[in-house]
Amino acid sequence: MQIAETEFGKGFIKMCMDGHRMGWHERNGGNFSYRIRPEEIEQIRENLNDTDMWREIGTEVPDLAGEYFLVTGSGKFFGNTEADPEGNLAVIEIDEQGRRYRICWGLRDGGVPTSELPSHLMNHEVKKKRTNGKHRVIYHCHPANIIALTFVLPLKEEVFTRELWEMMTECPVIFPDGIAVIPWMVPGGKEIAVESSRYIKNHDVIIWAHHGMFCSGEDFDQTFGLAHTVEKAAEILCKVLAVTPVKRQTIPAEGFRKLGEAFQVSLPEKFLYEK
Ligand code: 2HA
Ligand code: ZN
Repeated sequence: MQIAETEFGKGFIKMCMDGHRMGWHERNGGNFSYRIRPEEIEQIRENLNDTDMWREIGTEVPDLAGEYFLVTGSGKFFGNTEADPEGNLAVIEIDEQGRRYRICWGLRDGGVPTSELPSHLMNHEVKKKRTNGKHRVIYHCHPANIIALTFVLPLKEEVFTRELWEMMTECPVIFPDGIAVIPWMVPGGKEIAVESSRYIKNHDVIIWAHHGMFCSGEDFDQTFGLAHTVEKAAEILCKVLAVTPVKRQTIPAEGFRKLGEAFQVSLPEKFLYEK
């Protein structure tokens, strides 16, 4: 079967195009990876090759040995993935030590997987372990409002989480573990990968200051929906802050405690500080 005909291939490409239409992937901005299930690999086996050279990942991910991923290509545009999946995406296989990968399909005209491959794989490794294999999607995008907030809010997880929770009642239900924030770093290497993987243990959303958002989830809808919810809350907060620095009224801390009970989610008290 062609990759673009499989359910996971269609879902991956749809999410690329949805993100593109949201304006979160200017030029070649953002990157995206999916940990492919063994039965899905069997569907596409006839289209995979095992002749490419092994290449260094730039970090070690031993718990991903032998896994396959569908990933976006470095320098490729999300908006082109539907018209030309094979030119813009790749299926990669991880070696038995978790140190190297090889391209089994895609990037037809040359190229390599996303420059953020170390971050993607280290975060997949952590999430695979923490969720008993449930999380399969890691998504990085550049939404304007959440990036804007990294210039005006303190870069603290408590503040980002609480301020965004207040913007839409359902936010705490959708990201009860809050939002991690890491200060500006050089993208594309092991350092930002190690830092992100520390935070992804206990969060599904990380904000890279002055850069973008990094999300983990079980499937495409959940992961995209999470990014969308965070970005929409950020948009509302930007609008509020553009009108006034002082909210006239908001959801009180006690309101969040009641919401947690009503929706049976546990909301950490560290986000419900007195203001
Ligand atoms: O351009 O988003 O973080 C790709 C990126 C790097
Ligand atoms: Zn980026």
